[in-house]
Amino acid sequence: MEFITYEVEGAVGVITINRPKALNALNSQVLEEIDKTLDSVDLETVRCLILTGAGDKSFVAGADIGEMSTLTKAEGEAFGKKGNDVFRKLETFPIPVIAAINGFALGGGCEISMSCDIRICSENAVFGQPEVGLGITPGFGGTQRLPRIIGVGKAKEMIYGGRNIKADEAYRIGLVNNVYPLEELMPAAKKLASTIAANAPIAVRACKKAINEGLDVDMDAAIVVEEKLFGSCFETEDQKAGMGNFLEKDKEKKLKVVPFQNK
Ligand code: DAK
Repeated sequence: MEFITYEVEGAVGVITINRPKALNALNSQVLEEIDKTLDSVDLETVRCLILTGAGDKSFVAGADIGEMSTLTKAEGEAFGKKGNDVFRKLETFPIPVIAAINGFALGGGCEISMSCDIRICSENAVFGQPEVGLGITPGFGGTQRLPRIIGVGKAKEMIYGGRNIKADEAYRIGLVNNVYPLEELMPAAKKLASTIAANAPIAVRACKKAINEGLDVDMDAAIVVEEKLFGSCFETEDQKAGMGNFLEKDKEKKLKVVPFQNK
């Protein structure tokens, strides 16, 4: 891998997009390497991922404008598909993914963060969909995910106006869950990831699936999605141990067998 580093600490995997000379812009190779990295994640042991950018200035400054500038229509479509496939893989990845946004998150950078389950950022983060200024539409899901996350009116304002917003505004409109001083961002991401990783893995995966799949259908169908995933948790070791330990009132065992630290 030239542009991606992947490190595992306990049950948390950290994927870093490492192309700081281009502010971690996404070219075809970076997309390919993210794809391969996701394929290599050991889902037996890793329970939560963090996605971040190298350096202290940029998370991802967008799709690579140099590479895109010479694309034909067919190549543009293929590039868009590659990005969309990787972003969708992130979005539907079996375990939660936290975006730790350490600076610019523009265009494809904002879009890849929106494919993650949870976004937190540093105080110097800047978000935006500046594509209309480049003569294109957001092509990696921005027109679809931004309105779902921050609401239609705000998303249209950001996308039509190509206006960038800073971390405090991103927090205010619900694009990120929290803002931290830069040096506190990764520790906060790791703490959150470890909290998630300490919970029953089958249940956490089922929650992700239920939320994602339920949002795509009407409430009647969504409730059925939840019922099925709820049912799938029963007879699992996690469910037996989790409930058994609660009923036994065995604090020690509760922490030892199923470390529900947050419950
Ligand atoms: N692509 C390629 N290189 C980039 C880049 C990008 N998006 N952003 C920055 N760089 C490179 C710069 O060219 C520069 O390289 P050198 O000149 O040093 O070789 C280096 O990173 C440092 O950048 P600056 O010198 O510009 O740094 P500043 O601090 O002055 O400015 C900046 C930082 C982030 C404000 C500025 O670099 C900037 O405005 N960058 C472009 C941001 C942007 O417009 N991003 C959106 C890109 S469009 C689609 C698929 C996908 C997409 C669309 C359609 N389909 C095919 C359907 C997605 C589109 C986008 O993401």
